[in-house]
Amino acid sequence: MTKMNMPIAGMAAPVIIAMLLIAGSTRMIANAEPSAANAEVKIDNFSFGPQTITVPVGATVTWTNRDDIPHTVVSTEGVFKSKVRDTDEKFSYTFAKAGTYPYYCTIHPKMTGQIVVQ
Ligand SMILES: [Cu+2]
Repeated sequence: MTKMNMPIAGMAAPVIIAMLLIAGSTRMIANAEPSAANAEVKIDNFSFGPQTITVPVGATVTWTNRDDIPHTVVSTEGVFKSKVRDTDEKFSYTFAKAGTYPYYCTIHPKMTGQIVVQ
């Protein structure tokens, strides 16, 4: 009996260890994503806040218009361009490449901001 059980136990242990490792790494990836990939910019009182934010490559930035008049979010270099955003409307863009992305509001060109992706 003992001799028969030994090989089975010897084979089961590596399988269990492998399963634990896979479960552990999946949990780590799931935890890392939300904090690393999202950032918020608030549009209020004719300004973008924060005016400059730094995000990792692959991050999605979401602008929300908290002002009571319409605004746009338009890349100075033509990388992204929102439609006119009314109160509480959002615009999101995912930054796949590192770089500095200045933007402004086409309705109020003095409203500027920038996203630094690194
Ligand atoms: Cu505006």
